[in-house]
Amino acid sequence: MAATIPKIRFLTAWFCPYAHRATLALEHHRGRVEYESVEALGWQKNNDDEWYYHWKSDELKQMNPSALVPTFVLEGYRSVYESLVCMDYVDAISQATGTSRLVPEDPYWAAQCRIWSDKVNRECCSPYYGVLVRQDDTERREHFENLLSGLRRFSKQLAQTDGPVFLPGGQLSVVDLTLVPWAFRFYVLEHYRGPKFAIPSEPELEHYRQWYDHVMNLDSVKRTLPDKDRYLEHICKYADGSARSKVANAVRRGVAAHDLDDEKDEF
Ligand SMILES: N[C@@H](CCC(=O)N[C@@H](CS)C(=O)NCC(=O)O)C(=O)O
Repeated sequence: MAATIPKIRFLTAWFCPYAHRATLALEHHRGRVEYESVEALGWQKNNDDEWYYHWKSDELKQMNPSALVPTFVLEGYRSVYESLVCMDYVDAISQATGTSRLVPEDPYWAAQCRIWSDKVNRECCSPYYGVLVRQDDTERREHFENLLSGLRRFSKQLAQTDGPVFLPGGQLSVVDLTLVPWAFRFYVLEHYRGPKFAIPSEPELEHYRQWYDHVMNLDSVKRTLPDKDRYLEHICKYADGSARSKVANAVRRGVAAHDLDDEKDEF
């Protein structure tokens, strides 16, 4: 590996799907990029109240103004954060070429990747938190319908290439990795909200299903998935309303997970 590539100190949390995106990019480029993982976030109870809050390492608080994982610390003093940016960064420093790139060299397809990563994040990932955090069943249903609409749009888009992934030629990209952590975690919705919240087997989602089977079988994905039961125990704090995280607080305030706002955040 070229000596100019900085080793990444990866501030993460095993349960976090945003951090999982960064892990997937790092593992895709295993051998090209060096990193060490540090668990920098977890749960704690303050006083005797019923809520769970995040404890954070001092390093995380120092290196990211919002103190969120994923955060990459470079050479001890510089940092890169925001999961979509972290994936781009790993790809850029990997020095990979051709179909090994997660953001293609072709500027048109690179632009398509940026458009669709953002869209998938908003439409297929953020609604997951609405289903879990909102306490009213009608509202949960609305968030679930939004999630399905997002997945149908993604599925339709997949049909435009020769499949099974977002880019032509079967090239894995940041768009696929944006969704993988949530696609894996959708079993949680049925577990906590019942069979009506299972992702249905319907023709409109056929390409999504094919995509799912393909990506879940990739080595870089298989070796990074959290244990399903352990994750259920973690996400229970969202399902029962006791989590006081920035994402959960934003959704309880009535905005989307991607609109979390440090200024308005209050426990
Ligand atoms: N927009 C951020 C969201 C990251 C995020 O919310 N991470 C959660 C863990 S899953 C976190 O660090 N929470 C800390 C907090 O809520 O204070 C990204 O894409 O990286």
